[in-house]
Amino acid sequence: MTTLGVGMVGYAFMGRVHSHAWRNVAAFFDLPVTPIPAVLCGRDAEQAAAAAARLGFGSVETDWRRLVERDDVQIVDICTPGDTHAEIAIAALDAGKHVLCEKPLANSVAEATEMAEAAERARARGVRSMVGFNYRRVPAVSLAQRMVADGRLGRLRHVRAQYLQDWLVDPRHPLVWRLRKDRAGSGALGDIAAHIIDTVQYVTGERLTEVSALLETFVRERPLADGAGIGEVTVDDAALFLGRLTGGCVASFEATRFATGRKNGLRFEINGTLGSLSFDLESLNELHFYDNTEDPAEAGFRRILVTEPGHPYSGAWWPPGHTLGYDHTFTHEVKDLLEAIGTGADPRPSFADGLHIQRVLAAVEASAKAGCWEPVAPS
Ligand code: 4PW
Repeated sequence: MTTLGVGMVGYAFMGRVHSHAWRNVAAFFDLPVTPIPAVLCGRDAEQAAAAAARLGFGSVETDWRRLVERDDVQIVDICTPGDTHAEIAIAALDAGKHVLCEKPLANSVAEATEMAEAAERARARGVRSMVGFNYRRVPAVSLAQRMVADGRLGRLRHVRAQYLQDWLVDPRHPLVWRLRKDRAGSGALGDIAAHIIDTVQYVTGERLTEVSALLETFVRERPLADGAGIGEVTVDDAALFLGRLTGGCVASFEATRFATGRKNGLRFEINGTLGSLSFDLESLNELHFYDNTEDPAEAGFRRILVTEPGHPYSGAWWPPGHTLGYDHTFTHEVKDLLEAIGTGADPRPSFADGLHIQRVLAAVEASAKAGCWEPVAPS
């Protein structure tokens, strides 16, 4: 059995959930290659060592450049803020390492373009890369994709997508990196609207071609994270836009961190000529389906509990009805990456897919600024 060493850069929220996936994936899925959590990288040696011990990594680096050079690292997992993605990913790909990069791919179209080019160069040498849009790997979301592809919804007409959180409602919440344009690229737009863009495009199999948007920052100043005063919020708190998709479907998107009471509500509803699908991440084991071919006297939305062995990913886990959670989506993500590496397939979403989403984000920003429809640059 081939083993591949994983070098993970960053160990906060994303690092913790990724490490959980790397540790557990081989226990639940039959894989062509087995990951070994080998090296964890963080700037503070003491904190990184403590994180490595806790998260199951065998050794520590304090400079990602050294991690990328190591012979015991074959996969580089980038779990850092967006301003570091391009530099780390390009160096890793050029060094012949497979790369998993957290979303959004980068902080700008220019960076994402360079990353997609590096991925294409590396691909020719058998090196694989993937962007971490994990919500594709919710079994109910994968099932929705399968049902749309199988024609169960007929011709698609409408998509309504939302990503609703409320962790910024309190103006005393500190100015963390996600609220700084230089670190995060954008606010709710890149952090959470990017997820619904990927989810909608994955489920429908269509791509956004033009958008009409507005961005809003409700709280413009916040306490600095170190308590040393007040700083400016340089990103959006909320992003809303309309869009057209390649198949003629029309869509609305809403992403906010001010939806009081909504904690992690990634939702979508898709209406087609033959039926509709509805999903909410806060009830992630359920998919709701309306079959418009049924007798109207008996038709109605019905709940599919997506825990059957025949459902995507589900068979590897527990008996029917034993539900999965947020963390499983990351285990599915690394499972798909490892299978692609082992079989020589191209994992999705690719860096090229990530670049397309970056172009959508840029079009949303341009549209909000100009107050008019903006085309999404073709990929
Ligand atoms: O990627 C997203 C994060 O940046 C996550 O899926 C949810 O929103 C949780 O935190 C943020």
